[in-house]
Amino acid sequence: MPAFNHKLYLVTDERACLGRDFFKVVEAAIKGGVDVVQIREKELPEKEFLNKTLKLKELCDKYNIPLIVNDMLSVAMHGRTAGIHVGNSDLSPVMIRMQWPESVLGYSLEHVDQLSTSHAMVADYIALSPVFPTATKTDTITEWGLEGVREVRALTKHPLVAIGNVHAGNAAEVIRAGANCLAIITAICSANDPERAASVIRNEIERA
Ligand code: TZP
Ligand code: MG
Repeated sequence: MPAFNHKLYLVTDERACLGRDFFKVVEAAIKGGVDVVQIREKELPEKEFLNKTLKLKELCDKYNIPLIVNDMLSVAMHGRTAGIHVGNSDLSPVMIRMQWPESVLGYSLEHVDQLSTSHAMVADYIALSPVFPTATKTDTITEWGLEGVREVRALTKHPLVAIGNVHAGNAAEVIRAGANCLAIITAICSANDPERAASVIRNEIERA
């Protein structure tokens, strides 16, 4: 399995870019310190999602940054991306691992009991989803909070990605609680200056 040693993970949402050019926002975020990108565009039909993935892959390749696709295995493989991220209502990580052994495979953990399943075992990183309540994704069961991050940290050696309302003001404490990487939509994509926002958060991570 590939090592997942990234620290600042941009998750995309065109709507969060507030009408600005999507690719410019992502490029600014990368310049600011984002070191892995996930394309997550829930509104798009498969063909458009694939086209957008191919274009984003070119941009990520330019900066030597891995691109990971949310949910859609066909798009992830066809687009020759680095991997795929799935939640509990998506394709099973075990199935994905069999079909695509070399992928970077991320799995969203919603409950601590899921940690001992084969789905978590085969994942390259575990996302604590959501770490804090967020308006960006509301169909979630419960929030992990800092206590939840500490609890999971004590139970696994998997790299932990924290997602959900993470921003410059709480980044350091989430890392100190045991997260290896922070995944962010709004605090970067909707910032006045996405490059600066990413850079400030990246500094918080380094300082934590
Ligand atoms: N999964 C759990 S929370 C979330 C996802 C995709 C949304 C994170 O967005 P934001 O705007 O950084 O809170
Ligand atoms: Mg999903």
